[in-house]
Amino acid sequence: MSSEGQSRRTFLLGVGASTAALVGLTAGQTFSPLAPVNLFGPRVQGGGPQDVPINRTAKQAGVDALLADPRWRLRVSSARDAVELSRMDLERMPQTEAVLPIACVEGWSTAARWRGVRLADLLVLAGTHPERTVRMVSLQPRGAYRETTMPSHYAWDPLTLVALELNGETLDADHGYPARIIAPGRPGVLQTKWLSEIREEPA
Ligand SMILES: Nc1nc2c(c(=O)[nH]1)N[C@H]1C(S)=C(S)[C@@H](COP(=O)(O)O)O[C@H]1N2
Ligand SMILES: [Mo]
Repeated sequence: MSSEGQSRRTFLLGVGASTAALVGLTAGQTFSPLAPVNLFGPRVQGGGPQDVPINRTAKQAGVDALLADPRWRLRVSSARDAVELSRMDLERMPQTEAVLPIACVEGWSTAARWRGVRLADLLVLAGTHPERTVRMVSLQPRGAYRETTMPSHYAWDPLTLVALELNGETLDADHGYPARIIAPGRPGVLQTKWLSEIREEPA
């Protein structure tokens, strides 16, 4: 074989190999509309559990040991009142399903089917003021996304959920089990995972 033929063959092999690598990387990911944009976005290559990428795993956030604790309760409080709900209490409340995206500033966005309790229903139980901002607190011991605040307009949106399920399954630990916030029209950073507390902010 001439050296020219050899290098052409090597070149073609190279193309074939990188195409295979791209197919391998995208297989299992289901963010269709933005697929080319998302290709190198997720830190967890290949999609992450329940077909949704993860920005930070439970282990990385230092919460993995806390998630299995049967004493976990979600505390929801207003200036006057508070309720504490187990995961089973939350499961027994009316459930709402919504297809909502997670849009991360790191460059990926993917729609998913979420199911859980309306945040508004929990705020009614705790008696929060309808115009007050509410604070979401995570089990996460430290880090920038440990706590976030949500203006009342979002908190009372009927599609803002304390999600218990993702794409038809119990939330994966890495997606925020036992419960996480998912709200329409908010950036991914504010979709707090591993909730421990929701409380009304002072006026
Ligand atoms: N407690 C907590 N919640 C969090 C985060 C985090 O690091 N800690 N990351 C946020 C960011 S930046 C994004 S994009 C989404 C990603 O959610 P997912 O990992 O379930 O896809 O979770 C958000 N909620
Ligand atoms: Mo993010």
